Amino acid sequence: MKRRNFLTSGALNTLALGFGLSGLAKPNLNLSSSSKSRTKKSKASGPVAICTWEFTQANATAGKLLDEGYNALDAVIQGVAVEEENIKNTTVGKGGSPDREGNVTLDACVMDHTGNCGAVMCVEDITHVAALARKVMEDTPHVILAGEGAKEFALNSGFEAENLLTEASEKAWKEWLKESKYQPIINIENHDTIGMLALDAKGNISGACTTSGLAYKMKGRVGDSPIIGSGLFIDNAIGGAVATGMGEEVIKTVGSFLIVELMRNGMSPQEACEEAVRRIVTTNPNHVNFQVAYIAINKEGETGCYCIHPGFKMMKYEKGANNPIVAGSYLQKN
Ligand code: SD4
Repeated sequence: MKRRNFLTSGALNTLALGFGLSGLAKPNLNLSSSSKSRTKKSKASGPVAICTWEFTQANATAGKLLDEGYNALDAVIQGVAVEEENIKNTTVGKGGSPDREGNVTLDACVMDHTGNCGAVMCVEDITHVAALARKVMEDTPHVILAGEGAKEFALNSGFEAENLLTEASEKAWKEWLKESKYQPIINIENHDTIGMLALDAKGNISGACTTSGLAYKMKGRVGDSPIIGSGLFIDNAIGGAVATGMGEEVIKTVGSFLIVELMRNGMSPQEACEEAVRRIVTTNPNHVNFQVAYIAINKEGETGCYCIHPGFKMMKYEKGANNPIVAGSYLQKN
């Protein structure tokens, strides 16, 4: 049975635990051995898992793992892996849209509760780039590996190379080539990057963000998603945030770091997400032409989400329930 079908058949727990912990080489998602021990609940109201967009299955995978006592880092890596291997998702992992020259290049990062982080940029032929970012974090003296070097490291670490350009993505790219007009479409083209945050039973927070970036980007373009502080930031004493949408705008405002700092200064996750969106729209009149959305969580397990244009949702898993939350939007409100 294919993994996806198996997941939806209700055997989620068994599967999610099985494919990491039995040490499967493909994909090597590298669950830490320490995560096998069950943990006691802390004062924090975890476990909670949230992710960008309506990725029900990915978020449920993370949530179930947290309920089983696995740590936040393992939960987010396993959760986002569901979308990385979903070939129907054209902005994450396998099946992602290529750049304008036909190369699928992936970006990802992870950050854990100790403040450790890892990232990979512009990686070709490797599906599970969030797991690869974790490898960079855990097995190298560096934070970021890019391009060929990242791929080489992946292959040496047991990841398998595969062609990420699916027939459907290739067909869409060839169609795009006819006009070669670069115009990301709000909530359509740039609507699928998955960023996920988890608060585990010990009260620790980790996050992951993984994407193929904007469709038909220039060769070599890197967005916010693998940039710590922009696409993702965690401070375990405060909370975490993750971004989706037009990466250039997130980078200019260091969005995720900003949200965590705003929470440090007393804002709720919701207030902090709203302020980070406001920073973009008040400085860039062109915001009517692009989407940016943020989600955030604090140490108490409170969450927030906000975006520029209506149409963004966050998934939230808490106490066994996994529900979509419709985000408020700047342009709807104002
Ligand atoms: C990027 N932020 O590469 C990503 C794209 C994205 O939903 O999030 N799409 O700019």
